[in-house]
Amino acid sequence: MRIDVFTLFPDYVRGGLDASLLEKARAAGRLDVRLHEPRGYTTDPHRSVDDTPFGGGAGMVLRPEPLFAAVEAVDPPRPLFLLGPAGRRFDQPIARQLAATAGFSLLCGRYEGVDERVAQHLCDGELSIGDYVLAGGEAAALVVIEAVARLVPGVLGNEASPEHESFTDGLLEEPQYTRPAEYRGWAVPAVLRSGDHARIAAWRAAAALRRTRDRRPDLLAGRALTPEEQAALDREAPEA
Ligand code: JCQ
Repeated sequence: MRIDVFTLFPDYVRGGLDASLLEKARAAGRLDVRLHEPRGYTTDPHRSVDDTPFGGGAGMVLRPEPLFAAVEAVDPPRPLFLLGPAGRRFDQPIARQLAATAGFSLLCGRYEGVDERVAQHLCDGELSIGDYVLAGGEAAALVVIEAVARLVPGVLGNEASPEHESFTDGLLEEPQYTRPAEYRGWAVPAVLRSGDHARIAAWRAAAALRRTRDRRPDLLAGRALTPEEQAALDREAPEA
């Protein structure tokens, strides 16, 4: 998979990639992330990437010329997404869709703004990682790259598919425990140490459902519980 990133701060993105599991994937040739710096495509003596907004006001706006020049020189994999709070909310279904492609590209915006013609005529869409404002899109780019890349076969350390976990079946994960069986007086639920695999599976299903209902009811709002799920909730009463 190839992912091209257009950013004024390539060191920021490179640092995030180098420090994570993505570095292994890149070394293994599974992931080809290419960083491009629009400043290198400026033609004025001051190599300026931004300018004052038409109509007045505070802050600076990213100029269209260096962004168009960088993208057109590279001809990166499409779609090209602008990262910014006005975009479509990035979520696990989008990550799954992107992971099934040969590649895509990201353009990191800045909080002051990007000339609207970049969004309209250069990018194919806009993605947001959440309702908050970042100084730049670089952290958002790392979020998107990590969420997508870990779904690409061979990127996770193990080859086991990341299928049964949070959001893949639309539910939160059940709580997990490891040794010691008792820590500072807090015991691991006895069922998990019972060796009764059918009961453990039922407990886990109920715990995941209960957690989702209690903490993220919005994840269930779109659908009814299946009869099996309702039965699991009725049968088991996990303490978590
Ligand atoms: C990304 N959620 C928040 C900030 C404008 C495209 O223009 C802008 C880009 C940014 C940087 O990205 C974010 C963001 N997802 O703040 C403002």
